Amino acid sequence: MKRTFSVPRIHCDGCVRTVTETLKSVSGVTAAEADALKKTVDVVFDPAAVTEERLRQALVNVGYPAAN
Ligand SMILES: [Cu+2]
Repeated sequence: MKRTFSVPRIHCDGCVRTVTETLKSVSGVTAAEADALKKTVDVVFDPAAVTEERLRQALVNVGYPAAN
């Protein structure tokens, strides 16, 4: 399953790295790609292994709450 989150606090490559690494470290996530210009992150995950809420929480934990 693929989901795109809008993450307004992404503003540079450092943010992109943090957000991407954070999501990739969550069990059940197979891919994560953030975009500093669009301020979004595309996440590919197995819905049987991880919930969307868990992904949101992981983002909140590192200071990048999703806006959608
Ligand atoms: Cu930044």
